[in-house]
Amino acid sequence: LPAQKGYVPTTENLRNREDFRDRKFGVFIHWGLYSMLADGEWVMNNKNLPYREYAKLAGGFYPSKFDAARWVADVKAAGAKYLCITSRHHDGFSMFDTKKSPYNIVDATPFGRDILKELADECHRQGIRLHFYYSLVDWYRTDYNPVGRTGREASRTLTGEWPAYHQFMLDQLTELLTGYGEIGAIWFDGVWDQDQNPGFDWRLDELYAQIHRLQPACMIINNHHLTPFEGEDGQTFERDLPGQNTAGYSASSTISSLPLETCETMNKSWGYRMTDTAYKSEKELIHYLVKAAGNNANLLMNVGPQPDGEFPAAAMERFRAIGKWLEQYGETIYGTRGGPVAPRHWGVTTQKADRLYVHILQKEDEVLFLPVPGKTIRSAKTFIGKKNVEYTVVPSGIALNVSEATDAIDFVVELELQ
Ligand code: H79
Repeated sequence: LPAQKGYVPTTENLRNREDFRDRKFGVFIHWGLYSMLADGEWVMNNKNLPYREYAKLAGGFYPSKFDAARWVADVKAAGAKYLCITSRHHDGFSMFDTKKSPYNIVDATPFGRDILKELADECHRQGIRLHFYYSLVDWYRTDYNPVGRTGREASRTLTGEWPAYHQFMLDQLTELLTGYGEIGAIWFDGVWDQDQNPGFDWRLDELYAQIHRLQPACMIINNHHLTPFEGEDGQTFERDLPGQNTAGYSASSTISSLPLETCETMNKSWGYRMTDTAYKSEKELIHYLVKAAGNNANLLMNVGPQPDGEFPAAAMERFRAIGKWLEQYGETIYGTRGGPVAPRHWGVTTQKADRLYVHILQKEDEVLFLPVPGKTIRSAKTFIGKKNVEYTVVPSGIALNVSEATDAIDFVVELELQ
């Protein structure tokens, strides 16, 4: 597949990758015109809405409660260290001050504010790394031609030519990488939309080269569900831990050596959906974060803000709970890498410097066998309270007495290594 041939990441880029890995937890934000219809970000496609009618939503977009400082503070209080927001989703509406199309939040809405700029300023002020989601698919433009698997709305005749659309993307990415300060990553989505058009070429190489030219440190992540292409700096897994494919999206289960990320949403929708009250419990969400860390991956957890610009109350409750948990257990998550013990049914391990954290998420036995050489272990203590935990050295590892493990969300044993 086409990509940036011969790509060699710069030292700044490699540093950014490690910084990304250290951050471990990010908040994903899906927000756009679709939020007003309160039926998810695919509503335009799912309900086959005529694009000229859908576009009229812009005239009523006025999120009176939007406050970038507040959002970033809420994200921070959740314990997240980065934020990824939809700069433009499949509906084609730009949530930033683009000069390349009037179909954007500044020119087409009475709100008239560049929310990406406001967020970028706040992220930089508050120390949150900023990532931009950018859709390759476009259900609005007539030069998104040939039509893809989605967005086949009848009234939209595709008169334009593909090269114009590609130039549009290139120009918009240039805007995003020159007008908003340092960007941690561009997060692409939608490659799959053209995978039934034989011979189709996204010309990602040119997009990737431009991004890396403008901001060499900026990571490129592309949610294409395939083995990473040359030129990419990270690998994301949609609604799955790395290598799993329970969501049925992946065409490849390859886990690359690039920084890994799992993206998931708190309920079942990415964009705000009023009827979707199926929020995961605090425990489930924290377990997912811990499992991601144990699988050597970050977790990017989504919230779909309301059309008025506020996060739903159910999402806020969960953010606060995760934040509270991370205040106590953050040391076992941030800056760690997946531990030497492969993820198990009972839980996972994370590792940082001379510490190995054993996260028991689901207690099964009183004694846990860990294939970690006994002679490398200096001490075993409960992470909370630092009480000694008994263990015996066995031929191929240690047997850890975890009879004290409680039903807490995560019972962590801290092993100090030589
Ligand atoms: O932005 C969120 C979603 O809107 C977007 N990615 C997340 C982060 C997303 N779009 N689609 N999907 C997620 C699910 C993918 C469905 C697919 Fe298919 C299955 C793509 C290819 C096969 C269905 C059939 C849609 C296109 C063809």
